[in-house]
Amino acid sequence: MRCLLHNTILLILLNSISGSIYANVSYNNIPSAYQPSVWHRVFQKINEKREFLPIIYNEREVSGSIIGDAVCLICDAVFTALLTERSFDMTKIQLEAQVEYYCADFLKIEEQDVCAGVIGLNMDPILYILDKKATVTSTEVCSMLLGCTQGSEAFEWKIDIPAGETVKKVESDGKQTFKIAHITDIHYDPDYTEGKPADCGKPQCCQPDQDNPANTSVSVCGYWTSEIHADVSPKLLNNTLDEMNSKPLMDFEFVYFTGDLVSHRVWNTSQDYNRKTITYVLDVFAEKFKNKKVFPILGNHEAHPMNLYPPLNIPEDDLNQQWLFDVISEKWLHWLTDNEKETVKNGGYYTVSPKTGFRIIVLNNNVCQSENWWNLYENKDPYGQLQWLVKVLQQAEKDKEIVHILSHIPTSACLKVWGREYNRIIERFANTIAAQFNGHTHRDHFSIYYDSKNVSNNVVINGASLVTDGAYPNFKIYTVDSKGFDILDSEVYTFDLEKANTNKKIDWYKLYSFQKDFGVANLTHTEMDRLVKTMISDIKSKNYTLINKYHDFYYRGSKIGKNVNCDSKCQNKYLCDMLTTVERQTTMCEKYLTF
Ligand SMILES: *[C@@H]1O[C@H](CO)[C@@H](O)[C@H](O)[C@H]1NC(C)=O
Ligand SMILES: *[C@@H]1O[C@H](CO)[C@@H](O)[C@H](O)[C@H]1NC(C)=O
Ligand SMILES: *[C@@H]1O[C@H](CO)[C@@H](O)[C@H](O)[C@H]1NC(C)=O
Ligand SMILES: *[C@@H]1O[C@H](CO)[C@@H](O)[C@H](O)[C@H]1NC(C)=O
Ligand SMILES: *[C@@H]1O[C@H](CO)[C@@H](O)[C@H](O)[C@H]1NC(C)=O
Ligand SMILES: *[C@@H]1O[C@H](CO)[C@@H](O)[C@H](O)[C@H]1NC(C)=O
Ligand SMILES: CC(=O)N[C@H]1CO[C@H](CO)[C@@H](O)[C@@H]1O
Ligand SMILES: [Zn+2]
Ligand SMILES: [Zn+2]
Repeated sequence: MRCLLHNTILLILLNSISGSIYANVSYNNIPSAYQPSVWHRVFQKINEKREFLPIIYNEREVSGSIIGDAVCLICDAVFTALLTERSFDMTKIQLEAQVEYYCADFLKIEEQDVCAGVIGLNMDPILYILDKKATVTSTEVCSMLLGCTQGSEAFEWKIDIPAGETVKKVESDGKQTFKIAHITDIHYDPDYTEGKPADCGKPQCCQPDQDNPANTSVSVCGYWTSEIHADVSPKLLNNTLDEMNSKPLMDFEFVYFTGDLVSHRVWNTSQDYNRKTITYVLDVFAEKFKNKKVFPILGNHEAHPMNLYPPLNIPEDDLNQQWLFDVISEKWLHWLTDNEKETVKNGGYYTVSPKTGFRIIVLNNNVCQSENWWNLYENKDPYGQLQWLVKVLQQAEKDKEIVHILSHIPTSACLKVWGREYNRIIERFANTIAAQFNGHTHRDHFSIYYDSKNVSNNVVINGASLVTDGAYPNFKIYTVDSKGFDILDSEVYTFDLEKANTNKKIDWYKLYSFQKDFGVANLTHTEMDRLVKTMISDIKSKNYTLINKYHDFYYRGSKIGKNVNCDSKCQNKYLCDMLTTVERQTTMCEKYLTF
């Protein structure tokens, strides 16, 4: 659901090597219009690599990873051929038609209009990059998409980090506390339409231009939203913000909103559609949270087309995201001063100190995703953001401030070089940073940062999501220490969606308190590290209480979550995710999970 084009390419690779499609649909059966030499060579490569197929299967089974030498070789064949064809004579229209054919007809990944929409939106930026950067190689593309050839020259750079060690930690004492609310991944759908079929075969259903249900036995989009393929209706957005604003929850000081306002109608976005959503939701925030400060950040869905954050110096208005930086520097003014929003105009990030001794740093780390094609054009510290982060942290260290960092994408989902450099920065300033907050995954989870000596030094908490995406909607309320700004507890609020849709009424309730339900004293990295070790030793002695709770909360108690049996593979995935903050860097996962 995140990026169809990216998925199309992955699926072309995977499905072709999986052999089933290859066995049934040979190259000769593909209509000649879609039979350029590129695919011929791909199928040849697949044939040469057949002996690898069982290995790839095993690798996928064991680790959930699709990375294997054979996949990389095939990826290389695809892109070598594509780049060669483009450098000769393949036109945009031919290219579009081919990818569309593979997306809609051959692999049936999505329906025709969805494939056409997404491919149409991505083709201009991709061709711009390939044409302007004649030096882009297939090695670079596969390194970006699949992490083949890690450490390839194209994705290797370093941030200057000042010498020295992090300061002594300011200990929280729990004497005085205050609250912060966290809401994320709203994915607001202005056109949400109740009564449409809930499983419409598109990435997003419940749309006014979709067919009505064929008969009464089809499950339909509910009053507030649906459990899958549906975004947040205007009614649900208002109800949620009103709930947060009512007693006894309303006594928080700030709201962290960690990105993704725009809907999953990703095949049909436009600058205008995104601008309207962003403007509307931020205005509603301002109206509902009258006496509170909201600290918003950008998600990958705010960009049009989705995921694409180009460098600032791309002059073409239909390719650059200046329109977005302009919209948010106006709308974020609800809560930021002119001075604070200077950096917003040049990359969508900022810092603000809303309390003495306390600083919030907001990053636009959507640049770090492999789905951001612009990394092929220029990937060295986009917008100079990490170097800026170092500067701000250095000043905070000097001023004895404590920092919270907000960013949309978990760093384990970033290009490896970005995540690695970010980890170096965290290590240098570990005790200046009390906690970090993410969104994007739509799941309730956390990860621990470890230093180069394998000792925990930081923690990141994900806000889960208001959009369902298989789980129940939620927001969180944190209890924060007023001295050390550590997170002492996190309370998660949700509701039973099926019941709410039937009754046309939402009964919000507290699903859990992290402190009480996981038996920790607080949510500092030392306690979280201890918790992971407890979970692992419990599992070893066949006590699944904690990990089952974690699994249930991951989906906020939803029916879909309850239907997923969390076997040992699923348990390992949860644990490894807690222990990983750089793409596929499994050091801590291997160290702790010695089953
Ligand atoms: C967190 O809990 C641990 C273990 O009880 C304690 O040593 C530490 O001081 C606590 N930190 C905060 C910020 O409360
Ligand atoms: C109702 O629609 C569903 C889905 O299109 C179909 O499977 C089912 O056979 C239909 N039932 C009747 C009674 O027409
Ligand atoms: C939601 O609240 C906003 C702001 O108070 C209001 O303008 C809007 O009409 C409300 N929408 C719905 C569907 O209740
Ligand atoms: C989005 O879909 C609507 C309705 O189907 C259509 O009228 C419009 O042209 C589409 N816009 C874009 C940018 O694709
Ligand atoms: C960290 O753990 C890994 C994996 O067990 C080990 O190879 C490495 O030597 C450790 N590093 C340090 C500094 O202890
Ligand atoms: C299982 O683990 C939980 C949490 O660590 C603990 O409270 C409980 O006593 C354990 N149960 C048994 C039977 O050991
Ligand atoms: C429709 C069809 O022919 N399916 C076949 C595709 O190939 C696999 C593997 O050879 C067969 O098992 C299917 O029957
Ligand atoms: Zn999202
Ligand atoms: Zn996202």
